[in-house]
Amino acid sequence: MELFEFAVSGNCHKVRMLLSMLNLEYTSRPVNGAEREQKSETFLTLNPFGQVPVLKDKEVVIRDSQAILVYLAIEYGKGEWFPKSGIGSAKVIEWLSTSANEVTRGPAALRSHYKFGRPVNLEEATAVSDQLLHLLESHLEKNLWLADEKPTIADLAMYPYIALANEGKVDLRLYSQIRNWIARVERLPGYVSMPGIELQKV
Ligand SMILES: N[C@@H](CCC(=O)N[C@@H](CS)C(=O)NCC(=O)O)C(=O)O
Repeated sequence: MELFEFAVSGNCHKVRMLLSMLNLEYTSRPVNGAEREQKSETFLTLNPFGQVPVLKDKEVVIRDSQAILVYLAIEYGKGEWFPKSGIGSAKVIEWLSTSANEVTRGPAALRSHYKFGRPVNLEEATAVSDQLLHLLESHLEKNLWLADEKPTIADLAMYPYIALANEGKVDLRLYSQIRNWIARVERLPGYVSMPGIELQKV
């Protein structure tokens, strides 16, 4: 397997985490963001949106971190990580969608501004982030894991940009349930970290 990725990308990190937790061997293919390699003709044949991550597994090519998590869980997860039932799958996909929407428009957008200097509507991104964190905190008051009684790809999809929130000047000290959940993810067998994540000491 090959993973086309940026080292500093939380979306790529979701995939790195699951590959490691499933003990799958892969070759990292770093994409040169500074030279906009993701917009090159060659890369656009892998992902016409010109974005990472992209996973190549023999002849299979998949773009989008959420889609890659689903693929790996179903193909290699031995029945773990992605429940088969209608309700079980739907509960996971609720959080995959939250990751692609509110997480991206909230904490990830704030990080892209404060860490990489991207133009962002800070008022809107802060409002989206605050609403998301309140919702997540109250969900985690009643649940150890996001979508099931055990960890699923919902937790992995949500984890990176929440754990990286400090890089977007978001203070997680107010959110004890979220910090406890982050710590639980960090204790999962095969967990890998990335630059910018401050491991929880709770
Ligand atoms: N929905 C996509 C979003 C991918 C995405 O935003 N990738 C960023 C890195 S985190 C990227 O490639 N940015 C470079 C660009 O857009 O040119 C996913 O979850 O994989």
